Amino acid sequence: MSDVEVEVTHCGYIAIVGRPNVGKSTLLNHILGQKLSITSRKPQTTRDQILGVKTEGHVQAIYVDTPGLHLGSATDKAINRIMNKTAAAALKDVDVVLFVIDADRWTEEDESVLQKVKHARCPVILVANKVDQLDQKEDLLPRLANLSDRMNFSQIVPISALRNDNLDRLERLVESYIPEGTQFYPEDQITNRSSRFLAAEIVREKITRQLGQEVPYEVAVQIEEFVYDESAIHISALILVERNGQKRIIIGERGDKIKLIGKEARIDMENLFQHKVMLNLWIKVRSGWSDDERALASLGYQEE
Ligand SMILES: Nc1nc2c(ncn2[C@@H]2O[C@H](COP(=O)(O)OP(=O)(O)OP(=O)(O)O)[C@@H](O)[C@H]2O)c(=O)[nH]1
Ligand SMILES: [Mg+2]
Repeated sequence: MSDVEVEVTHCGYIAIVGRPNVGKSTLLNHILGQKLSITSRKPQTTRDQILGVKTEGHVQAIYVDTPGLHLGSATDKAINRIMNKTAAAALKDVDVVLFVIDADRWTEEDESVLQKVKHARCPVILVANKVDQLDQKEDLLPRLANLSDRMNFSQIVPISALRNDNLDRLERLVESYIPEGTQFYPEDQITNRSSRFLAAEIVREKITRQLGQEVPYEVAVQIEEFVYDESAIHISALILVERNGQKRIIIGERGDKIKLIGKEARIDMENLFQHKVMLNLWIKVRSGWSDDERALASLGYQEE
């Protein structure tokens, strides 16, 4: 008999899926206790799959945040098609699926997500988010019961991601489905994405949040310089838009909008990187980028 104890570790993937705007990225950030994935009030904020890794003792949970699954149409631009494919691909090869809905309503888009998650070969947990916003709380349970008649969810968990309500319970539940296995990431690593990617996303979030409906989702951000020295990280970001009008809107009167975008982005970057940041922003018009597969590939949006 050996007296050396072999440490058993667990490691698994959890896909967070749902239609746009239900709070998937907010859920990921609140589980991690750190802002990693960008969020906004507008649908289709997340464009790329992003992993959030949480290691607690023997258990490593690798959460996969995905773009919102939306109803595609024949006129969908390439970027929208890629987003749908990215999200659908996340359903494969994971150990648990979190199907996130807005507790307040069930839409045609939720219905189409339901049809997709039905084919998942692993447990699916229905997560009813934003319960803090519910007017008629007593309606929720019967409505959820009705949904569970439609599909065999392994659990139904009402939460408020924004207020951290019931997230503990959800995490413990997820943990119970994580299989034994070697941990893929070192325990202090929280994502698979590079600092450059995260910096570009922060700029895109500030633009999305600053602008109303004026600029729809036709903005991309490319990091041109990312240089670390002891005094600061020097970052230059190029903002790509489709039209001249959008460029004018982002710059704002006498440059007030772009200044604010830059300031807010810098503050978030300093929090994330724990270092002083010097940020430069540039804007260029490159029409047609969001429907041009080659341009998309060069911006890092690729079909899996
Ligand atoms: N009241 C309330 N708002 C929430 C909650 N969770 C998310 N939100 C808000 O819902 C909006 C959308 O959140 P996101 O996390 O960006 O949603 P998403 O599902 O990732 O959206 P896409 O990336 O576009 O698919 C944001 O304004 C969030 O602040 C919640 O529990 N309660
Ligand atoms: Mg998102």
